Amino acid sequence: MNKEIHEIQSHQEEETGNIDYGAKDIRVLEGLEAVRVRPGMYIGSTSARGLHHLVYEVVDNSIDEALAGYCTHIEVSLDEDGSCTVVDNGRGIPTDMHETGKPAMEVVLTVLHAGGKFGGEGYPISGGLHGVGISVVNALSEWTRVSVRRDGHIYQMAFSRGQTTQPMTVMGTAADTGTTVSFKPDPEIFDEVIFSYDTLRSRMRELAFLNKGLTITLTDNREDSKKQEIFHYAGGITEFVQFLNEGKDPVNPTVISFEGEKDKVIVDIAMQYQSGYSENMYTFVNDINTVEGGTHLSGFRSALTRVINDYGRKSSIMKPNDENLSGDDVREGLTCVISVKVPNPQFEGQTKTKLGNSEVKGIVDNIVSEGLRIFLDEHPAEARSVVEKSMTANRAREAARRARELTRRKNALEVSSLPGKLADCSERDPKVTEIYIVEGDSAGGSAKSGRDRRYQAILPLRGKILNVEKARLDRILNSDTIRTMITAFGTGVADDFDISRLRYYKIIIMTDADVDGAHIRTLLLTFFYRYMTPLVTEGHVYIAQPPLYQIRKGKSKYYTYDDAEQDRLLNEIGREGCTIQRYKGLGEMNPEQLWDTTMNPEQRVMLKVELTDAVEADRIFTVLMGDKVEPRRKFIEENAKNVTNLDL
Ligand code: 0RA
Repeated sequence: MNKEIHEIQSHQEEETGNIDYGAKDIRVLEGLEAVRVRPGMYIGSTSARGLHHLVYEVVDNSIDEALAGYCTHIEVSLDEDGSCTVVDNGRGIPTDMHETGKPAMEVVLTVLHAGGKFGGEGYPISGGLHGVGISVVNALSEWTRVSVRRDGHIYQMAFSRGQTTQPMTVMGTAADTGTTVSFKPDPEIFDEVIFSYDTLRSRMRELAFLNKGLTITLTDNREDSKKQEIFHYAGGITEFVQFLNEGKDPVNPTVISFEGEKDKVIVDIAMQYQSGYSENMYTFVNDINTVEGGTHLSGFRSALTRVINDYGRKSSIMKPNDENLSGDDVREGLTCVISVKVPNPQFEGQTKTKLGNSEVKGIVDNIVSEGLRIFLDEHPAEARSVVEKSMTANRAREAARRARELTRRKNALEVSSLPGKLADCSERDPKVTEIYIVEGDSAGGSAKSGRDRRYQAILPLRGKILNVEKARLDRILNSDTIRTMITAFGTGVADDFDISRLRYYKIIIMTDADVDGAHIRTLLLTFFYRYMTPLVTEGHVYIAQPPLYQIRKGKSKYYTYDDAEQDRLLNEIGREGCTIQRYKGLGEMNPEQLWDTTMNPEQRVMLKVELTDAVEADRIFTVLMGDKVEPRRKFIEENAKNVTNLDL
């Protein structure tokens, strides 16, 4: 039993029948007050991430109803006043009197951790990481309104910052059952109170994939962004894999899928190989994205490697003196979704997104072994393509290993010699240093003269950068440009990547403000994302914003960074007598201008590359860098207005 309820009860016992509401309320409020004092402890942060967590918390409760078999529809809507409403057709929050003498509904909304688990009956499966309870949402909202349809009635309650403002009231009759929760996040708590449709969209879509047959609608009712989407996937995670592989070439046209259950652990897996080289794994435990992996993932991996090797030998696709395929070989180009339901999940790791339950490994291993073996036996042509793909990966990996050893040996000989093109800074502490990756030698020259050489290093890039989306690691490591960057960063690459060796905390991409510049920038981002992922996910990558125009009028000089700003400025200072220069490239700026406008930390505007959504990032890089022309054209058209604000 949780502490709060226990305190309330022992208090009641002392009062023997004379229930002291006042004192009890104070105890309850202490609980929610704690949430307001330390919101981070309950929802992770008070940034945009924590804000969206509020919605997930409410939706998780509805999903629990769906898992228990009582809910088929969830509607999430964003309203003009900044509030969010979640409607479901589950059983409705119970409204009868709880043992504390309050309506159960009130307890659910005002007592910490009293979510779906109180009252004995509990759920077979309940979200682990979230599941802090809907009372947390209440505590952190300026106002909350809850309406329950149950037993033919509509019950309502309202709250402000966790305190009841309207006790439970019967408002009318109801023909169905369900719960409606509306809340407006408290600006006293959150740094950011505007919901992002795109962030919610990703998670709602994901939840619909993970809960086959459930319908989730997302509606934006806010002025200027009105829209609605309905997510419903009869095919569940099989459709998820098809969605993830959109725009890629499948190796096995049939998505491989299997499910199984043992000791109340439910395992659901879908996978498909595509002709590219990256591995695209998404694992979930009770609908929570286990970014750090865990026992379910290791069970899958060991079964996958074993079964593909066994099949390769048995079918003679692999010859007796062929080497065994490694885990990396059999995962090249694999897109896979693993969704397990675990009754008592233990989450470990830095972000508590690593499954620790040891029993799960063997269960997943067995289910994958059997399911995958059956698929391969029943689909010999697709099985052959898969084994051959892994064998090709194996040969390429051997070549890559030799290439890498060569670079390593070179490094050892040259004793940490840095690339000649690099103009390093004098300061050694990576926390305070930055490196500008600059397009072209002439801009590189200006940057070298203009920089603050104590903290700023300059690495000019000449010529094209390899499209890493279309090459394996061995070819990538043959590229001079890429090797130069790896050496300058000090981190190594791919499996050898080690962020603790990073020589500069800020990596700043500085390219011309034209189409070629945008292309080079995308190629660099693709390389960083695919082969130095933590650089991107841990926020080390930035995009410099050089100005587009210089305006001179009399003795004054101005810089503007886009056409809208240019218009605004000209309207302000008057067009008469202005000399306007449009910069076609960085090379047209002299060192002082480049420093003033783009490199001086006091004045520059940089975009930080933020990657919070792995599914979206993979799709963007696939579309931008892959070989399908039509989706790329469509993407660029749709995003043309945002290209300068590439916020991944
Ligand atoms: C406590 C117990 C039960 C359901 C719920 C809470 C519940 C909470 C929310 C929040 C949003 N939608 C919800 N739906 C249900 C069990 C109900 C029963 O046993 O009848």
